[in-house]
Amino acid sequence: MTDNPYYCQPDTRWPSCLPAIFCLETTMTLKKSDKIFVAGDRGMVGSALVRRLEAQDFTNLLTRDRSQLDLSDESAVANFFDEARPDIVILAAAKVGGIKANNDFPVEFLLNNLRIQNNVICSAHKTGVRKLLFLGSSCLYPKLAPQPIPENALLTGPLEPTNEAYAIAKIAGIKLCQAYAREYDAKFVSVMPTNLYGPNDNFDLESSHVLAALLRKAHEAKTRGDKTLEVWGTGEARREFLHVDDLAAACLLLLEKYNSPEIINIGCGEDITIRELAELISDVVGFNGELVWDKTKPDGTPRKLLDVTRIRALGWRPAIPLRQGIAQTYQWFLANDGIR
Ligand code: GFB
Repeated sequence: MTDNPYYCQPDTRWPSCLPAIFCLETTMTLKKSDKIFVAGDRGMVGSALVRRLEAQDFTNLLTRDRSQLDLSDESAVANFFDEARPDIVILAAAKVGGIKANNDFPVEFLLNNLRIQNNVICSAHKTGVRKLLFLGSSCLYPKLAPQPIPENALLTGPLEPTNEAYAIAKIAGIKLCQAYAREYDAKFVSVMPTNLYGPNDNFDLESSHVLAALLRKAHEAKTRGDKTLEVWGTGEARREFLHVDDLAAACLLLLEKYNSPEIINIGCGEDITIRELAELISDVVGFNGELVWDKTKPDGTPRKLLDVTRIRALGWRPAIPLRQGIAQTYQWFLANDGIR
């Protein structure tokens, strides 16, 4: 239990107090012939979902890049849905970024994500999409939520200020999906992934998440022969990391079997300090210098380890250990210069 004065008892009236197993769909809700629109297919999550769908013989995939479809344009999205008529939608498109980008550009993180979500979710309902999967994030939970964080901790306390705008937008998306479920029985489900990494991540040092940033920094420091590697914050913050291919496998399981409007966490169940992460990445990359800490940069949320009881009850476990995943991502970075 938390001694955080702002933390109020979670609302247990919601079916979330029911084990996830009761929310499983007995009949398969996905067919190989389904037309599946992956919104955001060029991003790290969207591209992992496309890889996984194709590997599982779902080949009737719909994808549109930004030049073909601006998801923040309401009429363009409505016209696309009217013409394409997808059966299934995975909403992996969003304006995302690490702690600095979120802190520096709250308007863009709030406005762009609200526009994208409203346009896609409303058009999905209007055109009778059979199922929609909405990607949330672990940063939607209160800054000082109990650890590991259960799904019913949502909205029980103040958010982490550095990413409050993004979190509010994403919470609105979850609430919109739940409103369609209650008012129209729409099968619009929301998942809450932990911090993600993997191929196609964003390695720009100003806007990236920590794992990608440290991979690039360690590589460049080694290449230049630097004696030090600058890491932000105190290094004491703790983060849980899941490879994006593991996330994609979990999303397909939930797309096929899960129909509850209740959010469901997706994580690996373990966390490490930023210091341990920086040491691990330095070892994988082969950087032997010293870590130096820039304490003018924020630590952000002290910890955000997800309670993964519900997703584990559905039989899902991650398959990619962190060290192996970092090594594989580093190889991808080297092969693709890592800078999109
Ligand atoms: O992934 P990250 O940027 O965001 O991790 P969050 C931030 C943590 O890593 C802080 C430390 O404790 C930083 O001080 N860190 C150390 C660094 N060096 C670096 C660095 O070079 N770059 C970055 N970016 N961090 C995000 C949310 O929170 O979590 C997003 O802002 C999203 O909206 C994501 O929800 C899942 O984990 O703090």
